[in-house]
Amino acid sequence: MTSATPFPVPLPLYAIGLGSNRRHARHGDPRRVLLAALGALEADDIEPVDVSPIITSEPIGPSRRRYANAVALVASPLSPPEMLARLQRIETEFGRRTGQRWSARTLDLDILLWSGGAWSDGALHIPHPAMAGRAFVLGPLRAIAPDWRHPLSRRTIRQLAARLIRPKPVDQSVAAH
Ligand code: PH2
Ligand code: MG
Ligand code: MG
Repeated sequence: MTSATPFPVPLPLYAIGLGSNRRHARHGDPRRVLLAALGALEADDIEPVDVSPIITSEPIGPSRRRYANAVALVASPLSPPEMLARLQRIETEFGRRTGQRWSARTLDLDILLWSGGAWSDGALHIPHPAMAGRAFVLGPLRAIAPDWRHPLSRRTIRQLAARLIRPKPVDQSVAAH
């Protein structure tokens, strides 16, 4: 009985970013790929807690196809490296080819945030280093976790999203999608 606690200990929470800008032969268009991926994410040790609306976004980077993007909150006892391995396995099951950074992809699953805070081990960095600059991440994330604080900047997702869409005096072109 030494490890028993008189209160329930909450499982760690992860925010997972989902992206697709290629059809899948069986699942269909990118939106359907994300719906299928949400199903594939659920497991004995990964419990879905909430999911954002699926948005369509203009591609950032070299790929010319539009993306479907969403964010899911999941509860899981998996460590960050274990979660990364699981996500990579699902990406592979969905036909993602490796070694094609930023090219069109059937499915991209990124760890955005973890309730344990920051994690960095060479292969994995949490929070996702680019998340604070990406409207296609902050928009969906704000819909389900507006008060979650970025553990490095200490700003809430709501604050980060507001900074991103606030009109800039010189260049407003990056803020609109
Ligand atoms: N992912 C990228 C690069 N560019 N653009 C959009 N709109 N959505 C994405 O998910 C995305 C991107 C690399 O992971
Ligand atoms: Mg990725
Ligand atoms: Mg990504």
